[in-house]
Amino acid sequence: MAKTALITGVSGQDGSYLAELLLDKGYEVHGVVRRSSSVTRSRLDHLQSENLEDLHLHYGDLGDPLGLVRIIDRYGPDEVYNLAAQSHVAISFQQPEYTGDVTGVGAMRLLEAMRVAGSEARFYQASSSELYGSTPPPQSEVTPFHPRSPYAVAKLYAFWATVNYRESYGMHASNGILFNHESPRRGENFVTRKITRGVADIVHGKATELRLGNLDAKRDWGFAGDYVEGMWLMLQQGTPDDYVLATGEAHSVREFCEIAFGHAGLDWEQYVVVDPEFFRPAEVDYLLGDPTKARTELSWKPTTSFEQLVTMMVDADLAAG
Ligand code: NDP
Ligand code: GDR
Repeated sequence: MAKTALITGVSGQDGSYLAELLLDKGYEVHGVVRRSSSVTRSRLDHLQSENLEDLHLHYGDLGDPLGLVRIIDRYGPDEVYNLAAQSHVAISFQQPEYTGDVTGVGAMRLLEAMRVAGSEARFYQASSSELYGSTPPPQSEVTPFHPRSPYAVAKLYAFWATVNYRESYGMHASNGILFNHESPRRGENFVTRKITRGVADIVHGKATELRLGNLDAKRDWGFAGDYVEGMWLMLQQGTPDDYVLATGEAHSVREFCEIAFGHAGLDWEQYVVVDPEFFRPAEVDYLLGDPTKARTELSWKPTTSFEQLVTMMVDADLAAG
């Protein structure tokens, strides 16, 4: 019998890659989508036309616990992936309580919905390298957390809720502590996509400059398509656990600009303007993951280099016009 998976945040970057991966593996996939006045499912359009039989979307919200119980009770998933979140760090400073509710308490609501529904599904929580905040690199599963934003504080709550449900109720609940991962489907206000869209707009004569914040921040950037495979692998293990997924290589925002503009034949220094509007009240300076545990225990490894990632994103945005 085909396995059934439930994905919250299915309309997001990771949700779309994970849905694709699970459909390829023969899963029946149920995705939770929010109601909005305009339909926001562009990342799923290609799947809906190809795999209509196995992809099912249901209205739901991490703020609506009874709706979550209903979906779990009705479709009886074998695996639940909680990818839904207010996922933008800078915006979390503008919406701290809302972010806490959706990104933090939302995970607890989903865990409790599974418990109330009597679900024995395996559970994946989208935890984040933002948990490490100001703790110096390299960061691994044993590195202390020091969150630096309302988003990271909310993710800390969700991380421990996942550990707590594992310890309290014996749930197969795992945290993937994922370092930044990007793709042509990345939201346009995250720095990588903002840069690659900016390059395309300049090439196509739609813009003359690109305004950014802190160029010195360093991140361990990988390709989202590689990381969803790691999520799946975590739920295939006999025992639930917490794993870092990262490339083990860090680059600055400045280096990202250099490669992205360079790939389009442009000198980034002529176009990038530093605008304090994009500085954060507290910054995370340097994230560099140590993925040894995932490599040895899950046999997971990223396949896409930093340069391949940047050029893939620039090419996609140039082609999109
Ligand atoms: P996105 O922002 O692209 O997607 C977030 C998803 O959550 C969207 O589908 C969004 O729906 C949905 N969502 C937001 N609020 C709610 C809500 N109240 N109820 C139900 N769904 C909601 O994020 P990514 O795909 O990049 O990331 C996936 C997860 O992984 C997130 O939890 C993120 O915090 C975490 N993460 C991401 C990393 C990364 O580098 N990408 C690294 C580490 C962790 P809608 O389309 O309607 O807005
Ligand atoms: P991050 O991603 O905060 O790491 O969170 P983002 O791309 O927003 O920022 C990365 C770094 O770039 C700096 N920066 C800018 N950022 C944005 N968004 N816009 C700018 O103009 C800009 N200029 C410089 C930032 O200050 C920061 O240092 C992402 C999200 O996907 C989270 O959900 C996830 O948990 C973490 O990655 C791991």
